[in-house]
Amino acid sequence: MSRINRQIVLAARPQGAPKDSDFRLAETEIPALADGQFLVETNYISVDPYMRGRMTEAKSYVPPIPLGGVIEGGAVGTVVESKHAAYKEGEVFLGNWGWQGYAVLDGRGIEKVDPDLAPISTALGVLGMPGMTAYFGLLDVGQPKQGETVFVSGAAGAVGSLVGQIAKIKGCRVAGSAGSDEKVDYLLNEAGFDAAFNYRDADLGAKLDEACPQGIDVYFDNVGGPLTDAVFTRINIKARIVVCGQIDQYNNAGASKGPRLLWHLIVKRARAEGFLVFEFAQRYAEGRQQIAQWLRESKISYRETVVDGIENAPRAFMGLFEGENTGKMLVRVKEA
Ligand code: NAP
Ligand code: FER
Repeated sequence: MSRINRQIVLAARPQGAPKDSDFRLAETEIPALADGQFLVETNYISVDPYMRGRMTEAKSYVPPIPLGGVIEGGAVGTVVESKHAAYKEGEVFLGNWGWQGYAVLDGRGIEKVDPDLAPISTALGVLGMPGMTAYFGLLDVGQPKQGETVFVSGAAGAVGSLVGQIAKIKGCRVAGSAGSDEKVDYLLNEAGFDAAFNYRDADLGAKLDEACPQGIDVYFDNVGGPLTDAVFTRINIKARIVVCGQIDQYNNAGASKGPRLLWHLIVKRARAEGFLVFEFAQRYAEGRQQIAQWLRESKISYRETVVDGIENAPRAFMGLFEGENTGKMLVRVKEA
């Protein structure tokens, strides 16, 4: 029986903000399985800000997505056919096969997902890459101490919402910024932030002063740009700036010029450090176990924004840059 795979491929390298015409839906026939292979049907795919960088020509630790290539990224799917003794129909796996409805796999580069532990979508969110980013970025790079003030930009997103909640568990005062009044309500009333504001409102400096009256000891930066400039002038002695993401800059062609603020690092004897979650790969089990325990104890909660249909993956991805998500942005391809 021939089966059709629906794939989203890169049609053009985005110039500035990604748009519909940068993507194309391709239909290909799924090849017959060879011995040692199995077929997964995708349940969820992840759309993440880092994918914007993978769509450009710039070299990274992995080569860029080629034009016409399937958009790579995290996905969760169920085995629907197998010619591999170790992988059975009905089992669920996390892998990097990207924006496509099916993938032929051989077992390399995938991890089993336990559907009894948590909804399988969480393998892409709170128990997956964004969860690990929040956990190790805050605790290892940021090293927050009880009583300190932690400020998080992009606070209502997948990473930011967890950073704030973990910082609360560690006994910090937590403040954050997000792009709508609804998100500010979510941060204050659901995610347990002590203070939050809408960064689109006027006078960032005054908002920061109000949210962080004791200054900022740990800045977890998901955003960059003018907000980060305003934070630099409000850091405390020995502050730690965790440079996690700079989404404000991802659609910019060249380097944007802001005020030159490194002087504040000298005066405050502060540290700014970038990190990549993959550095902590050896410790993911620890991070996952701890976050799963906090979930069981209801010490943290998570949100997901789910877009239905693989054909809407580009729209979901573009939505990241327009703030359409609260918590983790996901595409549901097929209900498990
Ligand atoms: P996310 O926060 O769930 O989604 C992106 C959010 O960014 C949007 O919801 C939007 O919310 C905000 N945003 C978009 N454009 C913005 C702008 N110009 N200024 C301010 N905010 C803007 O995404 P995520 O997966 O959790 O990632 C958050 C950040 O962490 C990203 O910068 C990402 O690149 C980074 N990251 C880094 C690593 C690492 O290893 N270093 C790993 C994962 C993620 P608003 O409504 O608030 O604007
Ligand atoms: C991210 C931003 C950047 C991210 C990874 C990178 C996993 C890495 C980029 C590179 O190595 O070029 O959000 O998430």
